[in-house]
Amino acid sequence: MSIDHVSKYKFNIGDSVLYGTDTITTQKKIGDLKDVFQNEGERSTMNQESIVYSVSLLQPVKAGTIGGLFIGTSIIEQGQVDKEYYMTKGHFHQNTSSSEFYWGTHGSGMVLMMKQDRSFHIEHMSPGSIHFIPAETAHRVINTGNEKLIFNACWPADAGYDYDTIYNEGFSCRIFNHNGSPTIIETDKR
Ligand code: PAN
Ligand code: ZN
Repeated sequence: MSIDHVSKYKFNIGDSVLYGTDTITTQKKIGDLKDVFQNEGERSTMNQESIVYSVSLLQPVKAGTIGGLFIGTSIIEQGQVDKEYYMTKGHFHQNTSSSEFYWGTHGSGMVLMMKQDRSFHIEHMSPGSIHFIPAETAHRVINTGNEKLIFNACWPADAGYDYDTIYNEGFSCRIFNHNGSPTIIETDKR
């Protein structure tokens, strides 16, 4: 028998951000998000080095491992491209039967979930909210609050990512700051 006195993986109790030596962090800057926001002209003239979101990831098993799990913290900065709030790119999973949990830990926003038939629904995210993302459902998070939005996610290690479908077809709605309130605009195309 052996007892590990210090767990290998940790998160801050305050905002649930994961940390530790095995954490891999990636950043998405304005310059990485070509054609993600509706006003591409505006995005291309903004500071390309400005961070929109970052993800800190723990991968206890190799990507593709059947039965494995990943966990990650996403931090979306507060900001807008023109009037569209900062948000994640969003994706379907490559393994379409994979589902996922998101849970909010700081700030507020919206989880946009879209089925393959492009029907969508939106859930409000705030500290303590849990969101189940079913199989065959694209997902994106939008920071509609007035501070950073932080959430955690847990998903199968063999889920993979399909970004191309969203890149080519977009989501069927976008969320804009209209006079200080989040407003959902249905858009059949990006
Ligand atoms: C999350 C997302 C993360 C960043 O960990 O990957 O929030 O969003 P994009 O991947 O859409 O840029 C997740 O859904 N993993 O499956
Ligand atoms: Zn996902």
